[in-house]
Amino acid sequence: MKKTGMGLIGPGFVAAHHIDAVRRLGDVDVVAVAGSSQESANKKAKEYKVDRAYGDFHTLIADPDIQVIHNTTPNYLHLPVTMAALQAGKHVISDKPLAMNPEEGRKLRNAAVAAKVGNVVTFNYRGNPLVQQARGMIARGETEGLSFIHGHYLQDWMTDPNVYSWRSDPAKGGVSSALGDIGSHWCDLAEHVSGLKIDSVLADLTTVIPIRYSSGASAEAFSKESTGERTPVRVQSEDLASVLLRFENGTKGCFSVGQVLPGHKNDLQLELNGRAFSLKWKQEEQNELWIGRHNQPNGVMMKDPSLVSPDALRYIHLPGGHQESWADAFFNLIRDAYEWICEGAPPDAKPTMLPTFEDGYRSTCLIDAMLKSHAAGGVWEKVKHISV
Ligand code: 4PW
Repeated sequence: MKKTGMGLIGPGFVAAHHIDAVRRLGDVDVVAVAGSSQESANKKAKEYKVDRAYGDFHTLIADPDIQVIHNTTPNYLHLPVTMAALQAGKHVISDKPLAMNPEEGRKLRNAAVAAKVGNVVTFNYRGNPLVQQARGMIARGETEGLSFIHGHYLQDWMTDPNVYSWRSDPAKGGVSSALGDIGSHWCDLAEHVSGLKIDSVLADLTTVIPIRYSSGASAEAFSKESTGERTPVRVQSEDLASVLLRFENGTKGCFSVGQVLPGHKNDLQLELNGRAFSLKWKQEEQNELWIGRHNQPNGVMMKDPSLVSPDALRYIHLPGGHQESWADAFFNLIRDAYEWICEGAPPDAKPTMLPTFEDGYRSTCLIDAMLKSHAAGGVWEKVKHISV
């Protein structure tokens, strides 16, 4: 049986994870990559051992051997690349964010619905089995509702002013930086796990490092490449933010994000407090789920196939005691995406875990509300999310 063909556009730092995950499926061919030039595409194709390289993304999209497009370009290219793929009838898996703002996000959501193709955004932390365990426990009412949802997503890879990437350039990364880049992950996870929508926000944004020094070299995240001469660049987007939350049912919440906080590598934490007990998941200790109790000792649930519920078991690959990684959770999202796509991506048969362009659009609406709240001097701002 002919394998499904995948093509990747924008082979930056996260592309390797997309390609590895697809190859791990076993029944999907990585057919081609497209870069910003034929030279860069050839270089990446050789690096990733991919047969075809295109210097123009339109040519890749037109390749008849490709049914699924992975869009891993910088944020400002998400709209044109994804829209071109949808208009060609291709399924699309877009790295987050879906788009630069709600207007673009809504266009892509609507175009994906009209095209009747698979449409996925890589909010990959949903793919962790204990995240799904927590979601299932809450959905079954085991926590007896939720009073408070809180946490943070803290990193330090931008602590050095010499680190400058397109993420800090409003024209390429968008108006928001830390909130759009990693706050989007935290909010998606909070809504997905709790089953609740954020109704309004009150945000306080800060730019801790207002001047960065661009080397003019690789724009890839986490890259250390430099070419000597550095140019000072004024950065106005936030690298630190704290946000108060009101959820649709009156549950309260808050979170902080920052990418200039020494010692924090990929420190995403989500805690949900119910009446019966509390749940907390930490990405840096992703094989454990903390359970906090009032009248009994607190406990830790391990990623043990004999302990977790069926909706979590699906996302475990290794027996209990073996550590699963960031890449395993990412693979789970890609596997669910391709299983859905290979069934023709029926909207009513989408796997519960799988984030679509609807979720990607919603994420842009959440970030937009936070930006508006801060710009108004720190006032409560309702989240405006327009249904199809
Ligand atoms: O979504 C990604 C996160 O998982 C971000 O774009 C960069 O990588 C920064 O943090 C992680």
